[in-house]
Amino acid sequence: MSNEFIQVATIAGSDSDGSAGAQADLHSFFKRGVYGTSILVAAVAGNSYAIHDAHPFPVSFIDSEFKALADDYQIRAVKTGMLANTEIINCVADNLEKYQFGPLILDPVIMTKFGDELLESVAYETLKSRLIPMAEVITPNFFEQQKLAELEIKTDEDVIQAARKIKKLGAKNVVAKGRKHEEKQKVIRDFIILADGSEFWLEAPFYQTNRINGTGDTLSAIITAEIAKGESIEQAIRTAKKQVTNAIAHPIAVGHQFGPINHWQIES
Ligand code: PXL
Repeated sequence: MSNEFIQVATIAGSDSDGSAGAQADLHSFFKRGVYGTSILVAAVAGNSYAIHDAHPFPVSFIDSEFKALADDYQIRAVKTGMLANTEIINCVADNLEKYQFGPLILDPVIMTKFGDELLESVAYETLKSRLIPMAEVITPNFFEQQKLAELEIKTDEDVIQAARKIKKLGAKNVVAKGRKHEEKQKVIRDFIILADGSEFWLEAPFYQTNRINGTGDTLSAIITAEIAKGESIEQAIRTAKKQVTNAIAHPIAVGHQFGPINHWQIES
């Protein structure tokens, strides 16, 4: 009877206010009906105002977390979030090469959508050379698209060029997340490139709210859950976009400023 429930893992930082990081991933896994495990690589002291402090964990401990899961669980898909530094990226890449944890969904958490850095700058090259080539899906936000593609993005055409460059770094499928860039914006559009080279825009209504912490974490966590359940990559991306939009559309009053999205609105 053991190991019949679909199991997934997040490799991420803990966010103390529960709005992002491993906590958001675990909420998302739970709502989408998969069993979520977490390999924590750092802890962040954050609340709805800001990130106040952060501590990376020793890689020997991260190795132990991987081993503990690999010895006992059957992880069908895995996602990464905040990885903090080069040493941790190398440790995660080594462990992902060693153990069979299924497809990798890489949320290249370099900067939050508020521009806070969650990965030290010297680590970009390691992320590019070691993890991006292992990724089944990569989900960069606007800042991360610019960093990874080494392009300044101003137009839709720039987004397309950046996404194509990121695919060339080795990720099989690219979800280039859209951003708010003008007043009275009615939609948010992500640009998708699938493994077979097909490309399309994915559009969802834009809601004016400051309760959007955890949006990117949740999107990549739902993609991970759906892939683990056997959905196609395209369907996993579409489901994740729809469910994240639901979670933004109905804000909850938690935290005084930039609060979490509403995970209760994710359909089971
Ligand atoms: O949402 C990005 C993110 C990921 N991981 C951790 C975080 C945050 C943003 O605050 O704290 C641990």
